[in-house]
Amino acid sequence: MTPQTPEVVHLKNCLICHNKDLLIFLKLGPTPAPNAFLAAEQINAAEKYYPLDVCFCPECGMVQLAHIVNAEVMFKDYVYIPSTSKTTDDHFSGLAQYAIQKAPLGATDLVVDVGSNDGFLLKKFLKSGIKVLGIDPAENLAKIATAEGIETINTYFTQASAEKIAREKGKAKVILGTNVFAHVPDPHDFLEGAKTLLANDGLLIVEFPYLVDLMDKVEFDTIYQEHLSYFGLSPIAKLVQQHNMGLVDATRFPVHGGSLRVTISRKPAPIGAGAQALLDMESSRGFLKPETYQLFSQKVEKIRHDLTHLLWELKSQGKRIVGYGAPAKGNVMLNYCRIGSETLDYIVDSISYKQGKYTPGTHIPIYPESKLQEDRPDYALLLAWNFADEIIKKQDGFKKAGGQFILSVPEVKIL
Ligand code: JHZ
Repeated sequence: MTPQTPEVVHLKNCLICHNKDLLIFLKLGPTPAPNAFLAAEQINAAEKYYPLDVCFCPECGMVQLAHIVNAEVMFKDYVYIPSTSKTTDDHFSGLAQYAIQKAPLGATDLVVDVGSNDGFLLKKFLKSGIKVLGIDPAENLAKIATAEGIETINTYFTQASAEKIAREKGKAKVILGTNVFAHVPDPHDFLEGAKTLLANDGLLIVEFPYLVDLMDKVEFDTIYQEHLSYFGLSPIAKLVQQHNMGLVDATRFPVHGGSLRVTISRKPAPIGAGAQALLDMESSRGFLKPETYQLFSQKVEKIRHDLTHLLWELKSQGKRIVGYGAPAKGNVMLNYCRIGSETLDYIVDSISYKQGKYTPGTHIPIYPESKLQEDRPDYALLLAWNFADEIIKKQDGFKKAGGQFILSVPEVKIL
């Protein structure tokens, strides 16, 4: 980021159809970047807060952030490493199998992963003898992946970088993007980049948290500055058509609270049956109408009300409460509900980078998961609710000793 680059830009036009009349339906208030964990010596310094408002485009049905924070603020040194969870491991194995069969992929083909992180997904292709290449803007993660034998180019994926990669590395049969398409400031440029790098018979396979799940399960905490887009399939269908590509498949998966895997062919093709069924469902259930979104913001308000009341009540009974998991989404929940270290004694998290640090904005200390067993608090608020099953199974001892988990979405309850 150069001194001339603005840190925050107010969105003037829809990212997909460029309509100017966007309707803001949810304001989560000024929030720090949700992965900006603090070291002990930083907690007395002023922190940067960024706007977190969400808007709907009545023209194409796109849901998007009203402000775009410069990517360098969030992705240059990145802390999200998916390889630490069994749920993600299993899901990525399934994704690799799907791509190998759908393309189909052989030993001479190249698979490129955009936002390849520590190379976790690409390793699954390497096992099958397929050529792989990672692309990731995070310097720390690109280094880890390269050291582990996954060649990784440290850059953002754009049409310009795609041209250079295609020249130097050849065309790709498959381009993958898990939890990256919703992060890009220009989806048009991303698709043109994919067209540039893909072989003529190639496929782009993207996954992202699905708007329909976000709305149905009130997963408002997955709204944060990293995610610029909250995609339904309807705006994607328009985008794909504009770029003369093919929407060949779309399937729902339970990961990250409900995700959509969308497969786009480089060449134009008829809309696949699964994708058409989802397009019809989105239209019949009102996801192209503003009223649906106004109703959603009332549900978000209710979660804040119910959660803060429950926690205050438990505190007034002298109970000890901690947080379980320090995901980015947890920081949105804590900031929006104004829950800090006066309420949660600490948070436990499996990622070693986060341990010993403090949550941005709310300054709650983070410890390894083992502290839960040693310390035995009364309640643990499941901030990483998307891994509830995996965590509850793992922390059987906590439950047996009388500990209870609290869930906040889709509604506040003690499990
Ligand atoms: P998790 C990420 O969001 C970031 P986050 C990103 N922007 C994105 O798009 C979404 O995912 C989809 C901990 N944990 O994966 C580890 C335990 O402590 O939901 C993590 O800190 N014990 C790319 O940050 C956190 O929970 C466990 O047993 O919201 C989960 O973070 C498990 C399983 C996890 O991502």
